[in-house]
Amino acid sequence: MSESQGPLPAAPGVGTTLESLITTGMRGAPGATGELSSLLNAIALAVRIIHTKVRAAGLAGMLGYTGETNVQGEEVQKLDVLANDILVAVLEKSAKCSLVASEELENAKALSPSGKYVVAFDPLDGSSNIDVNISIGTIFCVLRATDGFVQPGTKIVAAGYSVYGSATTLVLSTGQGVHGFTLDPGVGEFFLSQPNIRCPEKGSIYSVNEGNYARWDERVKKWAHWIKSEDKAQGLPYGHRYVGSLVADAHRTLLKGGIFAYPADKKSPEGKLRLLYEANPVAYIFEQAGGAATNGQSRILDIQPKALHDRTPLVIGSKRDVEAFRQFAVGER
Ligand code: P6P
Repeated sequence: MSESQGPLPAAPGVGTTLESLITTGMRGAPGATGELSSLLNAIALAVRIIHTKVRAAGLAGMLGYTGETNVQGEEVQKLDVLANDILVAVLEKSAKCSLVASEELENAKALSPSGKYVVAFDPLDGSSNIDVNISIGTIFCVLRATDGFVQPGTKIVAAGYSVYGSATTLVLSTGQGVHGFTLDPGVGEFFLSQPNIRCPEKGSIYSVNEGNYARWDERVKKWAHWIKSEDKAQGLPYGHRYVGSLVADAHRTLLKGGIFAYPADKKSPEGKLRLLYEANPVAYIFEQAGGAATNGQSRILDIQPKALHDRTPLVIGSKRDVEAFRQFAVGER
């Protein structure tokens, strides 16, 4: 080694991969048989594949990626349908999943009869935002096959979401806390980047589509007025952030605290977001991280679904901020 080169850099530390954390983590889980680890690693593989398609869509966007034909005259599949097909194919190959439910499928689809788990997912939430390069994501939860889908979220055994943003991150919980992983596209691995994520007790950001104001219940309007009023003692006004992509708004709220709300309104009297594969997985993550998740008044995870594609109002965030929303929603304030 010549003088001019100077000392070689220290041997690079190798981070913790998602696969190793899932596998070691599962060893400690009661009754773990390795089947859940294998299933979660399959979901992570699907997310990596979807990542490559989403990243390529920017280019394909010039060739038409929204189900139009590209310059070669090829029918280009819509990204959310493609993401759905990737998840179904990878889960089928894992042989660990007996049934899938998806925003893209009208009915549940049977995969492996011997699979011990069922998986519900929104394969590409917010896909309408990709043509303006806003973060989108995949949201999923895992339940035991014996329980099936039409169960309260308290039956969830694992849940998470990915964000295809400036980086591709995967946030995951198997009931022992929440961990964030970042994809190193050069290596093709998710590395642990945010261990033991905790949602702050209280925040200073509120996230809601103010464009729906005229359609809200009077009590929700009263909350919206309160949170942007001036009151230093209560830390008001809160700042306003709204991306319009659930995974992006939820991820920021999880890390920074505050509140995200999609209340029911005159246009969406049941709420807009889906219970099984949007609200429940996100609610599971927030509760595991010490946050809260309600429909404005009661716990999301306690809701008994009636059907696969039920909708629900969704209020997630810091415990104290979600409680303040509840007090307005029930008329206590
Ligand atoms: P709005 C995206 O279309 C989505 O399903 C969620 O990702 C997002 O939180 C919500 O809808 C945004 O809805 O009515 O504010 O555009």
